[in-house]
Amino acid sequence: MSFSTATEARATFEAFGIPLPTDGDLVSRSPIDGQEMGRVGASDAASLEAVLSRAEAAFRIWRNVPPPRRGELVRLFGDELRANKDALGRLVTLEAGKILPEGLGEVQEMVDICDFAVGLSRQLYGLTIATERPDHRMMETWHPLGVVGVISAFNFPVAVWAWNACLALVCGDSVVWKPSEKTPLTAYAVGALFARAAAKFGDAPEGLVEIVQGGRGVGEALADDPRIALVSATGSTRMGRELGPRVAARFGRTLLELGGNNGMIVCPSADLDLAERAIAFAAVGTAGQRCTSLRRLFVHDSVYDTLVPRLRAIWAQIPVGNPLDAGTLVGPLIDGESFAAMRRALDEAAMHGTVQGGEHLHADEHPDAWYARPALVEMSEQSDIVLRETFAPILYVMRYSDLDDAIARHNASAHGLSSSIFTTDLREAERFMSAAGSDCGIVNVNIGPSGAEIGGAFGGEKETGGGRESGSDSWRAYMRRATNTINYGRDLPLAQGIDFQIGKAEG
Ligand code: UN1
Repeated sequence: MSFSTATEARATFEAFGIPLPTDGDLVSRSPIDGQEMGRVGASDAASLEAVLSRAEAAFRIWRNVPPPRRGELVRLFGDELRANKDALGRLVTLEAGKILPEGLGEVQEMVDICDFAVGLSRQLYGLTIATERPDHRMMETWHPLGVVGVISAFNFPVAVWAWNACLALVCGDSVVWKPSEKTPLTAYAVGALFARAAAKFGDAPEGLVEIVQGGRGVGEALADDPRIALVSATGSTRMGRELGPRVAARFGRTLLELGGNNGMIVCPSADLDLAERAIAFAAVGTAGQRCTSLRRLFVHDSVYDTLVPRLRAIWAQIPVGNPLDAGTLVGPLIDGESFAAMRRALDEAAMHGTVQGGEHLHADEHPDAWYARPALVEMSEQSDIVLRETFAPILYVMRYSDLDDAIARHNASAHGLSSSIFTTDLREAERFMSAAGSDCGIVNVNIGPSGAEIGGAFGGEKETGGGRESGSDSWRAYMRRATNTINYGRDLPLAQGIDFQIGKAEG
């Protein structure tokens, strides 16, 4: 029998031990061949209402469960993910189109955040604060926040949700998840794995993790509903610009992880062997569809004519094809719209630079799929198109001669997610990481801008939205802080030395 993504998808669901969903309005198409793999029901107003009231009720129960016990549920979920890593990684590849090692890596990223969250469940620390008043104590307590809405994007269909959900769960929150309408099956499968962990846990409240499927209207409903305390959204800057004010209008919280137009500076002393590998992975990996993908490369004059021809050779040969095949390094773009956006960007770039790549590949074999040869564009200047994020494998390459000037051009982007420098000169590396250096949330030395570990805080500045997810102290976004001042004395001293003696006023 010939290869069919529908058959492959069915096999992954067999491995999970649940039937592949085939009913409903929301169609899952594989970007590998454009064929339908399954369907799920889209949420309507009535089902959304039921979900939100269940999630709210679940929060009221869950917030009282001791955090380490909440961590136990996340530990069990991590076990399910470990046991199902192969099938889920494959399903990620089938539905998002990333190569299998990256599909498996995405599930590993979920496992990693589970482990992190389990440890965190015993470390939700608050401060003890020095007080100016005698016989007083001051401290802060972190409490569960409420229902957390998670809106995730197609390119990391499950890991980014897990960053949010695992932290939210140990923090005592319930979770309502709206996955991308392009990746409904992976979300459906993860929901089933979570339900299995919850059954093993025993007394997790119903509604603790809910999935709502559908398009923009469903996301808007989450943005507008006052029962959602925090909306954590990953997607385009355009989406964040609309969503942010809607949530703010009701004084809800947002955690935004939006676009990136990530840059790298290659200095005269750079190890070019390392640099070329890092550049290739960051620029063409995941078909340029990571928010951390490398899009702008600034190469010093002294190494430009060595490095750039090497990149041209890599770009010309990089294997583009079925992401399930061993040896493929670049899979398809998610859909025809993405390919059209890539072509538009390249046509504009061609007016100011030299374009290599960008051709539509495998069109005869898969007329409904969108494989593209990654593009490398040498630009004489950082024109408008370079400063616009195109979610596709396009690397704009520019020369520089002065590091401060390169840093200024690097920071000229409206986005501020991830950045990197290749240098073996300590002064240059430290300058790039200093207050006057890269203005991004992620600043790397001798590694590319993509592929972060879960242990650090993930997110960025400016039009990237300012949110931080995943490691470090990102958990605080999922809790509310109470400052407690306790008087254990027999007097009532007021702060700032204010005298307020009732009944003793001088006449
Ligand atoms: C994203 O593209 O939305 O750092 C997230 C990385 C991954 C996460 C990317 N760990 O590239």
